Amino acid sequence: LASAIALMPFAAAASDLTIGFSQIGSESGWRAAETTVTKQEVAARGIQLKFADAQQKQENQISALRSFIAQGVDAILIAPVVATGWDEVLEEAQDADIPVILLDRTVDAPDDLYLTAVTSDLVHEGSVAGQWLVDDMAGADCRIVELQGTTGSSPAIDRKTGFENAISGHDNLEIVRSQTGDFTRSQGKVVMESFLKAEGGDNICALYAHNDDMAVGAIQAIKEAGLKPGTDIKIVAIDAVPDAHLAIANSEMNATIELTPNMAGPALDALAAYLADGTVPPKWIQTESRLYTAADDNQAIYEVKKGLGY
Ligand code: GYE
Repeated sequence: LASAIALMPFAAAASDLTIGFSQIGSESGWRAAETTVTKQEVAARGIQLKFADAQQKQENQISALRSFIAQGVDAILIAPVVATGWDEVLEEAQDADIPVILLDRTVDAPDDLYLTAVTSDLVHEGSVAGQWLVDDMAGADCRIVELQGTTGSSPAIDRKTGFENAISGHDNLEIVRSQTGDFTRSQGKVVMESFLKAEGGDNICALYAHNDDMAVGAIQAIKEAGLKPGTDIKIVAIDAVPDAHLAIANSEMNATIELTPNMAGPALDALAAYLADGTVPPKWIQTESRLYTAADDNQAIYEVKKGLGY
């Protein structure tokens, strides 16, 4: 509930700042919530926002940044769809003295090219998911299938690493299939259908999905295969969107790790201090990751979160 309260924007003095926000798109409920909350946080500070939806394409984000630079915005927020290919446009922003803040994903570029990155510990999230399965299986054999996030994105890379780290040394746990579902419900369902066809539902013990939306799509596929999600196939994912809490409340999913959609609040606070008196923020502002399981009151949390822009 505290995380829900933290999402409430606070009133603040008006400002004459204009910020460009290059958003990836709306591939998941979490991403939609991030957009909603970012617009609330910006409006609460009286900042003018130029919003660009990239439809999941890096070239559209690069074009948007060049447009923001040409318009002379005071700062840029970007959720970078993939980790590589940003050096040139970030250098152009630096040359124009426009600070850039990364939201929810990181880039493989020198960190002097951005003011700060506001993200969760993506490796840790994967480790928490893996550790949950280690504990839940308690030594019993488990053949795991994995739905990866967008290929080349820092969450897909890091959440895979973290999960593999946690299950390493536990020979009873094995990832037998792993493929990208691009963070979407539709692709999560399609890829889960292919896993079920290839492995046979009785040979899959658990699904690890890099986000809840792919897990929700997979739940549909598991049901259509005549199996019980959460029982026949255990399901652990990340984001803690409302529908994940609802699935856990209905015993159709087992665990999720919370990712706050309010990356903009800390980003705008760091930016305000930087613009006011040159206070340089740390290169990484880390947001919390909290595990939710059936032990939590997921129905109550669902009721609170469903009204928050997902
Ligand atoms: O988990 C997913 C979204 O970048 C960490 O992107 C974020 C991920 C989030 O599509 O729902």
